[in-house]
Amino acid sequence: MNEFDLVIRGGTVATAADVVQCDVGVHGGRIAALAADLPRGAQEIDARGRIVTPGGVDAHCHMDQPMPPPMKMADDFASATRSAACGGTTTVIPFAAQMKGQSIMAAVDDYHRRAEGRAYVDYAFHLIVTDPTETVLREELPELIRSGYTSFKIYMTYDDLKLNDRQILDVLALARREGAMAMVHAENADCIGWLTDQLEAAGKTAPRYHAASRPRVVEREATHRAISLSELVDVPVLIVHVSGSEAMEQIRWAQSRGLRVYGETCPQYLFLTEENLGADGYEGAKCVCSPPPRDKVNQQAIWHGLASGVFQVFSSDHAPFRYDDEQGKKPGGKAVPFRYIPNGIPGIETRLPLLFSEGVGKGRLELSAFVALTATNPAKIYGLYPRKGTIAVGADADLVIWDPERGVTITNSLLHHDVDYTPYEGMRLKGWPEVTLSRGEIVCAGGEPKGTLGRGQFLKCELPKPATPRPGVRGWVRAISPTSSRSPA
Ligand code: DUC
Ligand code: ZN
Ligand code: ZN
Repeated sequence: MNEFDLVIRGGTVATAADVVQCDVGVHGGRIAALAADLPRGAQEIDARGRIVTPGGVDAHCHMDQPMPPPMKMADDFASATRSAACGGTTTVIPFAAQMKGQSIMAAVDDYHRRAEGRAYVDYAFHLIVTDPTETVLREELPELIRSGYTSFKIYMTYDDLKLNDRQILDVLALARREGAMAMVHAENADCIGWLTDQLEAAGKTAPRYHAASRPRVVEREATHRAISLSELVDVPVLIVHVSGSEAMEQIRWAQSRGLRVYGETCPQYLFLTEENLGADGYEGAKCVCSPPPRDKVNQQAIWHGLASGVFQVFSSDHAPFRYDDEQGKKPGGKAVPFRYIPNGIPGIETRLPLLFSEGVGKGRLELSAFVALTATNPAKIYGLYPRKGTIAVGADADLVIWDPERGVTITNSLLHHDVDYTPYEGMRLKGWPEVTLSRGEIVCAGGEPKGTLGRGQFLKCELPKPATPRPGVRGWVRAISPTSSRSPA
């Protein structure tokens, strides 16, 4: 009888804190030992010359999220989590979205029905709060937070999703009372609406004008406002999908004042620019997302923010819409004005390889920072740590074995989502996930998805209840760092 079900032997094991050479012993789906020369396991994987990291935690991705017709997301839980697994991600946190007028409980029940029996890797849910009624604030959200749904996204733009400042204050106050993490989509809705009308009146409706309708100032203003609202309520906040230097400077400024403001960025802000929106014909529609990609100078600023600790989280913001499809980027089957192009691009499978190759491989990021940004920090911030996001005895055996030398040219045919394009077509990377394990089970090997449909489990998130009374804003000890073990809440 073997002590271990599996031993991963001789790899370079990387966590957010250390990079060491050791074996990883797995028993019952969990990590049971980390040491040199472990006894033989029932199964063995030779990881010499390979890097072993925790499975990625993609804390911002959309899949099978109900959309206003004719739009429809191309990925359901099956295709999105299959694609995640093949890109080294073993935990996803998509969004159960409340529609205005709907109970959030009903949205969560519906989203469970969509996920049940369909996931290849484990999943938790964020909530999207679009209608913070008395019932939602007093009954539904407190109950949901206590039941394992401890984070929610609020929008400052999109007519069917946005909250006004007073509603945001109500929701942030609730987050403070109940110990939840608020994520904010920070763009100024009125500025976008006004600019969009001006552009349309001038006949500027091609995809490239999407970027002109959402310039940097629109994101910077909303980011500053979101930070101010969170300071007023004295509650942590996380600004999602930061696109460039101006919004980032607001976050850095808040952090330097000791405010608990966290930042997330995504691959599109490192690898795309607004020029991609101006690609020939209607091709630019493929890269329409919000906030839009900026320019090369802003890409460099985002790299700097990742390396210097302004950002804690690197997510995909996978928002899958098919290009040549009337339910996707060409609603009604036509080249419609940019206002009607669904916002979002696919990226759940390419998130980790892009950052590994261009960040770690090109010396822009330490390996431990890569792990912190893509797995450990999101697991901590959203209440899944230490079960997820690290390699430690007792943690789930969610692991990625990387071949750091493997050269890969990204093509859509290599990927496992149900989208008909990737914005990164033709990019040449060095380093790729060779094997992905979820709770000790291989879910992808050599680019082939493995594991049975429905093996992914729902995860309840747990954040510590805030201590009361809490010190005022200036009473907080500053401890925002990518590898901090302190819980943010
Ligand atoms: N913007 C969002 O706010 N959500 C999905 C994708 C996008 O581009
Ligand atoms: Zn958003
Ligand atoms: Zn999103």
